[in-house]
This record gives sequence, C-alpha cells and structure tokens, in this order.
Amino acid sequence: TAKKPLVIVTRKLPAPIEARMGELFDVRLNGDDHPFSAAELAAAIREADVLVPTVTDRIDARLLSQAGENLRLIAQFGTGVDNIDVETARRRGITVTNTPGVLTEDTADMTMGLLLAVPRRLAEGSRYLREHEGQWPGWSPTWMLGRRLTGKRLGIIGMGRIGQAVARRAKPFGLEIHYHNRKPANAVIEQELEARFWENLDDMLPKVDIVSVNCPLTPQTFHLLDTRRLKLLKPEAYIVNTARGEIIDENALIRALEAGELAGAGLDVFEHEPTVNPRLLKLPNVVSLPHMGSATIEGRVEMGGKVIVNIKTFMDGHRPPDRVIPAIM
Ligand code: 8YV
Repeated sequence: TAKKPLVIVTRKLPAPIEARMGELFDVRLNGDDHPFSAAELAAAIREADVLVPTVTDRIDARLLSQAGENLRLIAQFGTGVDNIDVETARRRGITVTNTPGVLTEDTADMTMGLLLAVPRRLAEGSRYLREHEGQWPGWSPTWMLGRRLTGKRLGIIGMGRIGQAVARRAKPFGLEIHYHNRKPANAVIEQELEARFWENLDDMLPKVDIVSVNCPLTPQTFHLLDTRRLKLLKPEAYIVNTARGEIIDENALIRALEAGELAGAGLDVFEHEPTVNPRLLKLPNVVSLPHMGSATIEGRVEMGGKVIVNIKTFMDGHRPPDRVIPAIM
C-alpha cells in the first residue's frame, strides 16, 4: 500500500475527527491545543504533505517560500481564508481548501443573538443583576429601555451564504432587509426576502438602523467601515460584526461609540485578535464575544468532516469539493 500522507494539524480538533484522521492519514496532532508559534508553523510547512491550519495561522508569502517539495495541500479548518496567501500558494502549486456551508446557520444565529442583545441591552441587564446581587429595587417603567427591532431597517454588508441566512432570520423579526454586495443577489432571494440592493455602500449606510457585517476579509473590504463611512450612519444606529474585525477600523469605531455617534455594537471579532481593546470592554453599549460565531459541537464536527473529505479526495487524485480559487474570492 502507498505511504500515508503526513497531515499536520495546528489545533486540537473534535475527538471523532482526530480519530478518523488517525485511521486515514499519518497525522500529527496538536495534543495540548497551543497556538502554533511562527517557528512551529515554519517547521510544519517544511515537513507536511498536507497542512491543516485555522484562521489564526498566518500563511503568507514568506512562510510559503519555506514550504517543502511535498506540501501539496493546505486544507483549512475554517471558512474565511484571509490568513492564507491563496494566490502565492496557487503559484507554488499548492491547493487550498476551506469548509464553507457548515457554519452558515451557526454564524447567522450568533449574528441574530447580537442583533437582539445590543438594542435590547441583554448583556447589560444580566451584568446588572450579577453586580447588584440582592440589591435590585425592581423594574421601573423608564429603566433599561432599549430600542425596538420591529420596523427597523437592517443593512447587510455581504449577501453570501451567511448574509442570506441572516436575512432569512431577520425578516420574521419585522426587520426590513437592505444589503450591499458586489453584485445583486439572485432574484429569488431578493423576492423571498423583499431585500433591497444598494450598489453603493455610502448610499445605504445613512438609511439603515442596524448594520450587519457578513462579507469576507479581502484587500477590498479591509477597513470598509472607516471613519468617513461610520459618520454616514445615524447616531441611533447599531453595528454587528460576526465576520472579521479588520473590516471595521476599530479605532474609528471606538471613537464613534465613545462620542455617542453610534448607539452600540455587537462584536464577535476584533481587529487585533486575540487582543481586545480595553476601551471597547468599558463601553456599556458594546457586547463583545470571543470569536464564537461558529462555535457549536455540530459545526466543528462538520467542519472537520469537510477537511477530511477535502484531503481524501485530493489524495485520491481528484479535485477536492471545497477548493478555494483565488480569482473568485
Ligand atoms: C472559526 C471562522 O473560528 O471559519 C471561519 O472563517 O472565523 C470561524 O468559524 C474558524 O473557522 C476556525 O479556524
């Protein structure tokens, strides 16, 4: 029988996934789940036939220049591939795959969670009870008032799988769906959701009450919401981000929130993860989560399943189902 490929996995994965990988491949696992150092990543890229990184492993041109002859596939455990220089990988003959589809619904659920939590002050209320144990004087007609969702306008940036799943959930909450995307979504989706397409983001921003960021991070979307665009939003507007922190200029966002130029934000992602700007954590109208958007047991197992299928298909000499093609990113 042929020699099994050496598959190096940079993080600990769900047990059934690691077990199955062990049967199929000569797999090197990350037992204690420590994030790989730059040196460990460089060593892995020199040795592996297949590398299984996650979004926090930076696989740039410099690292790729150290890749061994045998490295043929980077099978990312994750959907966003902004951490990988896919074009350089392609030029070096390395295929890149990801895990789309299986975390769409979970990420959309988390987006809805933030969409409800921020205007209705869920985290603030919960924090209040915790910090005032036994001291709550009772509710009052004018206390802890938030903003109603029904009748408001949601502006989705990025109408891909996750953006559409957010729209499908938001509609029955009485939100009017607006979106900005490189191109209009197909007619069926527009009709089903009664969604309005805005070709120019600058035109949409002043019109919406809540912005949900659901696009990938690319050179084109880096700091898409910068100082100028944040100023286009109404002061009563909220921002929810379950995509990538770098899509928003975080300093500009903090400044706007501190100045009362925005009503609040729900953030699952940050510009300099895992560092979270302490000023954000001080703002009562910000709900911050530690990158939990796709963190479900089911989702993680399905992501692992996709990684395995991608590796196996590739090793069998076929085109893996989730190949990332640089040009269409
Ligand atoms: C995970 C993500 O944290 O898939 C993505 O793009 O951001 C998250 O779901 C990631 O997949 C782990 O690599």
